[in-house]
Amino acid sequence: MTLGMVFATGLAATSVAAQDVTLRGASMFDEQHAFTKTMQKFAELVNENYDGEVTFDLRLNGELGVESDYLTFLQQGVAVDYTIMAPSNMAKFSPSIPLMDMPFLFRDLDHWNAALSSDVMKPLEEELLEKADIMIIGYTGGGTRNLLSKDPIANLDDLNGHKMRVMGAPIQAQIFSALTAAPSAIAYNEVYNAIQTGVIAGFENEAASIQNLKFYEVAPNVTLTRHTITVRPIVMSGKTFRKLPEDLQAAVLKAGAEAGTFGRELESSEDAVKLQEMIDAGQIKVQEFENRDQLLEMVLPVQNEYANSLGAADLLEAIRAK
Ligand code: MAV
Repeated sequence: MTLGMVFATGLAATSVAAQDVTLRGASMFDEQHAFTKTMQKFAELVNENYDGEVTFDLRLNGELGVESDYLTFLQQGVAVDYTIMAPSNMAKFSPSIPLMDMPFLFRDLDHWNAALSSDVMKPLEEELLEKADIMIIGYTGGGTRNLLSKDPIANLDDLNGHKMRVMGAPIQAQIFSALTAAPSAIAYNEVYNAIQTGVIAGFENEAASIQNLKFYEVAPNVTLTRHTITVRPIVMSGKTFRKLPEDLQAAVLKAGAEAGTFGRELESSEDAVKLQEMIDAGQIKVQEFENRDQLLEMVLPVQNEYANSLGAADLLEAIRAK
């Protein structure tokens, strides 16, 4: 039993259709963020689809840490039962999973939608389950990641040697190194201070999170590299899932898929709106990156090499072909 889960005592899991269960979730953000709204939607849908009573104990504002902490909790089956997290924060246990959110993977929102509405990511899901005991029960995301920096970055010359934070997966650092930047992996909750104190000059993120965590206060320059459309799995600890009665497991899977669709529509449609809100409020200055297409050419060999090293060249081709 995980810390977040309490079963009615004296009832064998298989003998009752309805049990009282508490599931604990974690969000790094407040109620306004798409991830939080998606997890609230998930809770609502589970209770709609299930005869028993499920209590959702969703902890907000990073109360339970950041995604790298959630990863350990989920893998061990303690403290957190479900959350939404970046594949590139799950590389520690599953080297292949960051393939699904590496920069420049998707051409546009249609491509991203087509891939996430299919089962093309299945082999990556299987590895995550096998190696980390974490289940993907739905896909949300849909924010577009751009560069965010203290000083403006207009082109490759400015990017050269730019000290920036990236997520923990080695492929993230490899890609930004190929773009001649100087990336380092820093925990998300240290980024604000690291920019403020000059340890790094910037990072990359999507509008919803920039706005929610007020990163514009230390890095007000946004460069529209549009290098990633985010893929954010809704995940549950395998240890939690296996303890649920079968009909609740079915409700969780259905609710996860539906909440994912809800979250994708929400964040992708809010992305430009949120950027504009921050521009209008004088919080950010936005500019295009000169010769953005050149970036794509520079990262293709890195993507290919990474996929080859995982024995996933066919998978990468299948994603590209969606
Ligand atoms: C954004 O807040 C989200 O995409 C989140 O899932 C990531 O972990 C975070 O950025 C990050 O850059 O680590």
